[in-house]
Amino acid sequence: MEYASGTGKKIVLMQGDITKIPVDAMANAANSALAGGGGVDGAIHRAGGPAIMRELDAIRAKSGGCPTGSAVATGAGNLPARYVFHAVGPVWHGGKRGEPELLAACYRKCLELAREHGVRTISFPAISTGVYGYPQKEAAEIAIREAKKHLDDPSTPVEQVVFVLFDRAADEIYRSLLQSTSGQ
Ligand code: AR6
Repeated sequence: MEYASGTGKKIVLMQGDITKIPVDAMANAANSALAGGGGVDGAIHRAGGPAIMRELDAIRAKSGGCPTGSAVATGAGNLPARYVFHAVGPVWHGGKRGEPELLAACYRKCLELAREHGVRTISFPAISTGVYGYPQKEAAEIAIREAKKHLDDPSTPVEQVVFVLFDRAADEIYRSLLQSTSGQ
């Protein structure tokens, strides 16, 4: 346990592959075409199986995709979860094209989906920090801030936010940020 909110809810950090960690809902770092891809998106579709893409096909047929800064929910196929929330993070262009607000909106949308679906545990990868090039530390600050804000709301069903960091460097960034902000 790394951070406990005033309401007793927790932020947990884990290093590894998000597809292996059982939760109620797993967030994915998707693209606005909801077309699948590499990185964590590829891992989620490989491990979850084709049922997830079938649901995304239906969403795409209806609404054309998902705008940057938002997310859509599907079932989780063979993953150890009930839902996948496919979040579309911003591509990093230097930080002056609204990237911080768009990234924050992604986390907020996933946490709102969690609320709607009665989710108690939700995991997140470091959205936008791979192919989309968002600097790891700046992205981590936003992720942690939005998670804390949500957990401090006593009306949310979410009890645990799990950040799953793929590599050790990202894990260390999150650890030091959580320590330095845990009193705030
Ligand atoms: N578990 C947890 N984290 C992972 C895993 C995993 N199995 N695999 C990679 N990561 P990225 P983005 C980390 O590139 O930057 C896709 O093609 C990785 O180390 O997956 O938001 C989509 O379809 C990095 O820190 O997502 C989009 O087109 C983080 O996940 C585009 O990439 C995010 O890296 C989205 O780019």
